[in-house]
Amino acid sequence: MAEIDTTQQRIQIKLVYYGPALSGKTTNLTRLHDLLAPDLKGEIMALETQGDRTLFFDLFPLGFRLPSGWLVKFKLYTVPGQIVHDATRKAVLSRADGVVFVADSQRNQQTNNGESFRNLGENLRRVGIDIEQLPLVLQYNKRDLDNIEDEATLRTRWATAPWPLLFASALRGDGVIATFSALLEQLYPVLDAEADLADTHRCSSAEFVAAALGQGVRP
Ligand SMILES: Nc1nc2c(ncn2[C@@H]2O[C@H](COP(=O)(O)OP(=O)(O)OP(=O)(O)O)[C@@H](O)[C@H]2O)c(=O)[nH]1
Ligand SMILES: [Mg+2]
Repeated sequence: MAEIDTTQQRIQIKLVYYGPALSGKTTNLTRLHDLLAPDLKGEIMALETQGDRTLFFDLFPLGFRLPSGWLVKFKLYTVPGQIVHDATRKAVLSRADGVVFVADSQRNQQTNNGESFRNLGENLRRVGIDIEQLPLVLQYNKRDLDNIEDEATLRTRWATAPWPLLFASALRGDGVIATFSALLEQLYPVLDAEADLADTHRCSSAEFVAAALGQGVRP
């Protein structure tokens, strides 16, 4: 549930990049920070790292103003993928309004992807979030590498799943915005039901996505 503050006229949304160690969650967030130009754009905060590895989380705050004058504020988080940091993953996932699952496309990482996705399901249960109701998108990252699972195989593997499947190279910046947009599209109807975006705030799904990206399509 997004935090809807009628006094401050503000809607706060928490989105989480989840996935196995080294799949490229932090790289997704860094690229997004470089590529997006929303009304409000904060700095990325990397809370404790060891080399490249996230030990606690990264946070990128951004936001925009709705035609109604209300603010929409997003907090984008990454979790630490290393197995030992499970308590932190659970804490970061708590009260999430949407999740991007960042999988590693390399063939030898498919077991890790599977385990991390199971771990996501388990932690969602532990924090009381119903995966069936949660805006969720799947991203296969590192498409620039040679030793990757082919797209058709991955599409077949997820054929019966209800979630959008995206392919990306966060390193090159490919597919990073498309992934975030896909999550925003999943999020819109949920938020519309909670906060009446279309009628009260006069913001359609397309306008919501464009404003969050900073692409300036305004009613
Ligand atoms: N070739 C390639 N390398 C990538 C890509 N995305 C990330 N990497 C590399 O993979 C390594 C791990 O990336 P991170 O973004 O730190 O991974 P993470 O998922 O945040 O890892 P943890 O914080 O340990 O969970 C880094 O060396 C990145 O440069 C990609 O699209 N292609
Ligand atoms: Mg990281």
